[in-house]
Amino acid sequence: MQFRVKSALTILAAATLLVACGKKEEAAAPAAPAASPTAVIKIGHVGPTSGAIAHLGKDNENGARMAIEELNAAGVMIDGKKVSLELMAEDDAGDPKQGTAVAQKLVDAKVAGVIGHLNSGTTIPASKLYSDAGIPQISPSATNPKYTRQGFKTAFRVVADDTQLGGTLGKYAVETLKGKSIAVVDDRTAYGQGVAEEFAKAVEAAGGKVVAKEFTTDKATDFNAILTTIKGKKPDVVFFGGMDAVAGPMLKQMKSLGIKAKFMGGDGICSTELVKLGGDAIADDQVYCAEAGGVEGEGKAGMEEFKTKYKAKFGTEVQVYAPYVYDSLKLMVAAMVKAGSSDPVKYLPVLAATADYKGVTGPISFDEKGDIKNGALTLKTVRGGKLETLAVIR
Ligand code: ABU
Repeated sequence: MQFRVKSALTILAAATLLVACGKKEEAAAPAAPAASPTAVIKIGHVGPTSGAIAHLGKDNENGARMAIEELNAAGVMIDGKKVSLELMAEDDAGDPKQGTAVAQKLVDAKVAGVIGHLNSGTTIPASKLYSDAGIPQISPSATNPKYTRQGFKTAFRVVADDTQLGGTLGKYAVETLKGKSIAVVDDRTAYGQGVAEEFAKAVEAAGGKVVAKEFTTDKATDFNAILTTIKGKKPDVVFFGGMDAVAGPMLKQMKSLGIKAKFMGGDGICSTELVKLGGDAIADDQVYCAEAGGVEGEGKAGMEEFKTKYKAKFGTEVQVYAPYVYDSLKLMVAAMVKAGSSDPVKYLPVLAATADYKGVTGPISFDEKGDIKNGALTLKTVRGGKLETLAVIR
């Protein structure tokens, strides 16, 4: 009681002083209720934003930034409270060791979820750390099947895998391109080697012959030795399991050596950058590749709208996987909203039960492994200096 009386006297004295100073209005205004602080939810993104495929890593990161900005602008409510989403964007340089180092950094920062990594070779080792920490991870682009076959409940993927990519491309090489003798090269990465093996299996199953199997690395720039060996086998088709940064110079060296074979690859070469890197070494209908996703019919409008918004925002075309990153991040947040919590323990089961989420990349549902159900592939070729869609295959 003594405290209350003393406080009341103090307030009265302060009010008198303020009135005397001509500040009556401020003194009379009722105190505003203290605003409850907005909770910040951290979401990690990892891709190679340095090194030879930095253009792909930045493309992925841009997709994450776009999703976060749109969600924050629209306002996200979880369990009746407004939250603010914060992106922790990390660079793994496409290197497995750096991949696990940045994964540990995200685990230590207690992110609510991770979108990434871009490469299979970084995604797979990092997935063990996220699994041990119980942090949900969605890869928008890693296609090696092993990623979702390790029994980790935290691992999800929104694209088709290398079995589907290599299998479809191998069949296409023999049945549609009429390739009889086929050379296969890979870059010895988890992705390159895996997709090349699946391709070779499908070629032989379709009645084609693999006449050469060569390998390089994801950092190589000189392919004269392996291309000279391949030239001697006179292949109709050369398949490369690897990324666009290696495929571009390889195409240039094929042209210099007079190799006129068709050139095929998976999603790693199916980028707008490949067309720039290959330049005039790419003849029309010479290069065939497949993106590990795709939209058809009514779904095309949403994808076109995304690409237009992306170009307006970043001043550049989508490479390959920005829309898949965008969808991954938004569907992860949708699971948090539905679960009423960003705590992985609470929202992970909701994420796993994702069914028919309407993304710009098409409908997304997860199977029991965390893979997209009924994933699509988009077969493309280069014509007139541009990637053109030939077909969307399921
Ligand atoms: N899927 C192609 C690029 C990423 C990867 O799987 O390594």
